[in-house]
Amino acid sequence: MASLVFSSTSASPVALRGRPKLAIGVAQPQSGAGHVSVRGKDRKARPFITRAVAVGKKVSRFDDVAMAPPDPILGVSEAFRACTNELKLNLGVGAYRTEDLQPYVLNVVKKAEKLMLEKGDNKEYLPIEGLAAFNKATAELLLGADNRAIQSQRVATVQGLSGTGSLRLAAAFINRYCPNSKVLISSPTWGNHKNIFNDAGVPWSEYGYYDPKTVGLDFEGMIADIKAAPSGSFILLHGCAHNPTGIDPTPEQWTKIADVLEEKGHTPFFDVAYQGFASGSLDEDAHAVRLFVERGFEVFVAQSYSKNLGLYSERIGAINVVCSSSDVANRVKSQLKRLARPMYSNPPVHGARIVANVVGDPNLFSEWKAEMEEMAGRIKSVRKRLYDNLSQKDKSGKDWSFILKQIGMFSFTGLNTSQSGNMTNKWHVYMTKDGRISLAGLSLAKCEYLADAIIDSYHNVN
Ligand code: KET
Repeated sequence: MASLVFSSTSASPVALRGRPKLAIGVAQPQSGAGHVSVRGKDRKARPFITRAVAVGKKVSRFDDVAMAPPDPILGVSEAFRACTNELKLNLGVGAYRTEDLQPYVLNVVKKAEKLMLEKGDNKEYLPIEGLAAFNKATAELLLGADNRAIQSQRVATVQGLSGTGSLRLAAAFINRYCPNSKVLISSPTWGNHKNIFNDAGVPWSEYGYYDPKTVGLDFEGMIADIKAAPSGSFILLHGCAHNPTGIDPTPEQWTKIADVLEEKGHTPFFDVAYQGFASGSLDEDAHAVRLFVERGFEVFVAQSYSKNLGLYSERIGAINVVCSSSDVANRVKSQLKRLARPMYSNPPVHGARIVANVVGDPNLFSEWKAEMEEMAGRIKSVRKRLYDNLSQKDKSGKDWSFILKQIGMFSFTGLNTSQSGNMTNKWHVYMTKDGRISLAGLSLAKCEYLADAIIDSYHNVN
């Protein structure tokens, strides 16, 4: 069997046993010769052999690229898929499942898609700002069709690549037009917020939000931190169903938050990923955003239809910027488009058409609201069952009632990293390491098992 022994400036001697043809076959001539021994005979290497051996040793220009850690949320789904235990439960990503733990395509979505197919819509590019009918529908859904800001054309709406893409576009806008401003985000928050602002080059810091002692809102801390931020900061607020805590300010607290933002000249930046999922009502869940708009703030709002219409993989959402005049709104919109064009050119049409059809048709719209109430209702009943199971089974006297007070898709259990690790390693319950569980991925039938896992992890792991 032939062997090649090689040395060059860039690699230590290496032997390729039994594969000389392959190595030489893929070689391309290149400059810089190595020193090669073929079957023990030293001779000056032909240039192409250097490259052959380099390929064999996998020398890459990307050798310094380190392995990225798995995503804290989407990585959980990958680990879940790899698990073969039949008890496994995926409570990681916030994605709605039926009582049989199957993904759910809403009936209104199927109906809208049927209509679209019958109409034979084409696949031409959308304008950079997206589908006009979608942009109109999404702003109206958020603010209410009769909102003065809409009527006076003060809202710049651009269709985005779901909530994430819309946040990212707004972050790029802040970076370009408010380069000295920073964004304040809640502690804790949805894990991707920090990545988004980091990648857009927008400095951020945190404001207090969660109080582990009360498992509730640290309202005083939140207000103090927002007051202490440099005037003119952007304050990222979760419109409803705060992720991961499931704790929202009360309407009175929202008013106080608005007072402080006004006092400090801050700009509210809402992330609305769960409209309709918190209370079951689209209007109720838009309360905070509408309050700030009513009070005359200029407001950023990123919207997502991943959860409330179950359009996760369609990547449909929007960025809305409510401005002080229609003239400003026009200019802001033009710059959002300018930022979008080199990033992704223009957005995909399918999800936008679904939303426009559902929101634009009175029958489909009321059917959607009923389906959303049903989804929100299923999550509430699972929440209640989990609480009942925990309080019945846990004899330690621990108060689990915080689970009932939290709203939306998630429960923030208060389990620490090693306790969350125990949930996965011992019980095959896949969840994020911050102690968040997605109740949207839980069935009534699995509540008892989950309660056992939580009680074991909470009491037996430090
Ligand atoms: N904001 C919040 C608060 C949020 O929870 C999500 C998604 C998004 C925006 C973005 O969703 P999009 O599909 O881009 O519209 N959260 C779930 C999924 C994820 O992490 O991507 C989650 O927290 O599980």
